[in-house]
Amino acid sequence: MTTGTLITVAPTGAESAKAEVPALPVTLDELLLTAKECEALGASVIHVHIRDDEARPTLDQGRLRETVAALREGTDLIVQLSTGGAVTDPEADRLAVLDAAPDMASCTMGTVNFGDDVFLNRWEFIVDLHTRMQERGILPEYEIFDLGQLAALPRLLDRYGLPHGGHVHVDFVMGVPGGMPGTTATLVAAQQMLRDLPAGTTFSATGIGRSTIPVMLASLSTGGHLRVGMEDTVTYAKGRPVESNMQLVARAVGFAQLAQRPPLTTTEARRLLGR
Ligand code: KMH
Ligand code: ZN
Repeated sequence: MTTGTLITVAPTGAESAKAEVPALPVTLDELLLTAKECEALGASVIHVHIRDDEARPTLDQGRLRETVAALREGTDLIVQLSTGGAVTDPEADRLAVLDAAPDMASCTMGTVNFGDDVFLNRWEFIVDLHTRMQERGILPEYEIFDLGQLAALPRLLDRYGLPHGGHVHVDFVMGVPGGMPGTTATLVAAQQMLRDLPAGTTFSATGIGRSTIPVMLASLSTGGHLRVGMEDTVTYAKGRPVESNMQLVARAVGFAQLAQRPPLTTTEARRLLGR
């Protein structure tokens, strides 16, 4: 059954530099303002990476806790912390992200070339993330950068059980140089592979860079949900830099409405995800 659309905003990421992308929200105030405005437009989940005082990516525990508290206080968004961090972050720091007790956290299902870098996700590390989230009542968003990673998910769930609350939610991150392409054909192939996962499994999709629009349209037409934001896209159209995360969320809301799958409220999103 097709439902409304869960819209996740990923406003910051760990890859873009504030100096090159001045509209990127990097302070807590900027993040909070972005969160409130994106919620008002129709976002219901926020995927969070934080920055330090020099706007460099950080997994600082104090800042993560402060960020979760501020987002809970100022919005009703479902707060999802990134455990992916930056490609240079050590596993121990990435696991410690869970100590900030978010509603959700990302769990990437395998290693992938990431431009000139490698985004390392060993099997034992994935198992640690999954089982710790299970123990602490945090819902994983299984991030999938390549189809082989999706094949690993039923194996994980068969061996270690379902996430806390029983709902499985997957996010296809498409178009990363080194991962699966951001095309309709690939999204359809990925969606078909969801048959190996529990009934009721939901998926979102995001296309990096210029694949953002094809992936958005493909996801809406295959029953998927959307992730948008400046973590994934800093160009709105050819030659036009993104002005704000709100601009990207507004476009996603417009597409979702055209598809007659309007944005889910935060209450509806919580019901869908069992949060
Ligand atoms: N920054 C990438 C290396 C996640 O948030 O879990 C990893 C990433 C995935 O963004
Ligand atoms: Zn991320």
